[in-house]
Amino acid sequence: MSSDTFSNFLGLPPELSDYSRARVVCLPAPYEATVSYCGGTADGPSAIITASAQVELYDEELECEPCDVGVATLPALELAGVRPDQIIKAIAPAVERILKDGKLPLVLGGEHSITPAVVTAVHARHPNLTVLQFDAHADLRQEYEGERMSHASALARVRDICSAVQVGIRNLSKEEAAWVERERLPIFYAHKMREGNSWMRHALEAVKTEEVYITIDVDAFDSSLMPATGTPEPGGMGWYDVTDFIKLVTEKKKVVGFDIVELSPKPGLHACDFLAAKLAYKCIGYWSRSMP
Ligand SMILES: [Mn+2]
Repeated sequence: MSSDTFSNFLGLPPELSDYSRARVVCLPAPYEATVSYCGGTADGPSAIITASAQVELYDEELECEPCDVGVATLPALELAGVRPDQIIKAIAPAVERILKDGKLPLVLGGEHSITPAVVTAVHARHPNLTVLQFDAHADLRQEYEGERMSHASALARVRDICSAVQVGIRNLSKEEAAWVERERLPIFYAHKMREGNSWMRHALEAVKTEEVYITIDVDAFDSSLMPATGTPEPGGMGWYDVTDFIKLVTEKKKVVGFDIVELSPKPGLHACDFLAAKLAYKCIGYWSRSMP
């Protein structure tokens, strides 16, 4: 399977984007069904792929071109009209195949409700798994507007599958906060993270498994950096808060997959599309240094 130069992540030539040789597989999952505030996440994957053509392939921090590992881009999953209760069936098989082929899945959302579906597949292959979530929202509601698979319940569903560590959180309900308190869930609130960088060490210690799946809701970033998302929140993480921690986790743990979700592209705000594209490439770059 190959992707043409104009629609693949980073606009790579065939020798770097051919599926058979690629170590990383970019899977667009333009799912949008349960967004509560401001829509548009179905356009996220295509906006990220378009913006990725502008990302410089050389990484001055890593002093290499991480795309040398090969990055294939699959056709977008057909998710229009898929009901929330069908989402696992609609996404998990594609992820299973990527893992079976020994490649790293990099899933581009779409709303956050895709994550439990991806984690279902990743966990089947890596049962000793922790999910690391970057997000403004705890997403721990048992259901939201009657929907158990809502984006606002993404981490509640993930916690049905495996453990999770959550960073950047600054929006949750009283009930969610009570659950965090009662179960002593490893949640790192944004207002405490600004006291310095020691949260990184503590958050890493909270990851009790060797294998980690990283889910990045772009609203983890401060809303000044990332206004193009359904539910932007002030007081969020900066670029280096996020990338430094991803770098640390890829150095100390075995990262077995990524997703980047909730980009909702807005006309005139192409900086946000570019941020998400560069973030995806940073994930590939940091992962490639620890590549098995
Ligand atoms: Mn969020």
